[in-house]
Amino acid sequence: PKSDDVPKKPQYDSTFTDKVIAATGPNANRRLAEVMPSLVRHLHAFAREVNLTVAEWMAAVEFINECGKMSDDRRNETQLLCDIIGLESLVDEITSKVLSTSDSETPSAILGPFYRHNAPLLPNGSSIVKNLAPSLPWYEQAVADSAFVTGRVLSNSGEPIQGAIVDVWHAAPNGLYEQQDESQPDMNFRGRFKTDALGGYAFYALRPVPYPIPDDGPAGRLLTLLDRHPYRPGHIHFVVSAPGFRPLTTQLYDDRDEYIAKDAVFAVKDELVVKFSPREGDPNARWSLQYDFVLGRG
Ligand code: MBD
Ligand code: FE
Repeated sequence: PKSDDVPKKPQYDSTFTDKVIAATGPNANRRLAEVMPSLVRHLHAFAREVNLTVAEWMAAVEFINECGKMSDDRRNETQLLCDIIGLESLVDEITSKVLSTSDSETPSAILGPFYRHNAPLLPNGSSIVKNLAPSLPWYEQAVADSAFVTGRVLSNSGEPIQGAIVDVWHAAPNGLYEQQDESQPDMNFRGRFKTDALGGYAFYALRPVPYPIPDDGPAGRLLTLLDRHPYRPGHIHFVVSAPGFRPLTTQLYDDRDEYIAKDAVFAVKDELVVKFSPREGDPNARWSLQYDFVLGRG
C-alpha cells in the first residue's frame, strides 16, 4: 500500500478519551450524542497539546464564571468572549452555508450583543436619530455624518418583496449603543421599516463610527493579555425578514474605516463594505447610501 494509506496512529493513548465518550447512554439526545464525542475529543486533545495545568484550567473556569455573572439583558459577556475568538462569526458562516439555497443572497454577519426586539416601527423616509440637539457633545459630528439610507429587498430571483421588515440599529457617535448609555433616549438609533410595493425601504441615520467593544470585563482583559485592540469598524446592523424567506442578519461597513481590515470580532465581508456618496439639496442628510438586500426562500 502507498504510505498515505496507512492510518495515522494518535500521538497519545486515547483510551481515557474513548472511555469518557463511551459513557454516553443509548437514550441520549440524538444531536448531543453526535456533537459531544467530538467536543470531548477536541477538548482532551487541546489540554494534552498545551500541557494544561490544574491552575490554568481553574483560571479558565473562574473566567467563564465571571463572564456569566456579568451577563444580563444589557450585556452578554459570554457572547462577547465568543466574538473575540471568532466563534460567533464561524457559526454564522457555517449556518449560512447549511441553509442558503443560492449564491445570490446577501451574505450574513453576526447579530452581536446589542440587538433589541420591538424597535419602533417607523414610516419609510423617517429618522432613527432621536432628539438631535445642538447641546449634545457629538452634535457637530452627527450633522457631518447625517445619512439617507435607501434600497430594496429582493428575492434571489430578483423580484421585489413587499411588506418585508428592515430592522436596523447602530451606535451613537460616542461609540455607545443606547442601552449602554444613560444619556441617550430609549430606542435611539433603532427602527423597523416595512418595504413598499416596489420592495423599497428608506430612513435617515448616521454614518457609523469605529468603536471599542465593551472592554471593562473579562473579554477586555483577554484582549489585553493577547496584545489586541478592542475596535470594530463602524457598522450598521440589519435583520431583514419577510414571510416565505429566511431572515437575514447582517451588517454594512463604511468603506472610510481603517478598522475594516482588523475587526476585533472578525465579522467583515467584502460584499458588506459600502460607499456613502455626498448628498445634495437635502437639509437632513450630507450623505446617502443605497443598498439592496437579497433574501433566500425558505
Ligand atoms: C458589537 O457592536 C457588535 O456588533 C458585535 C458583533 C460584537 C460586539 C459589539
Ligand atoms: Fe454592533
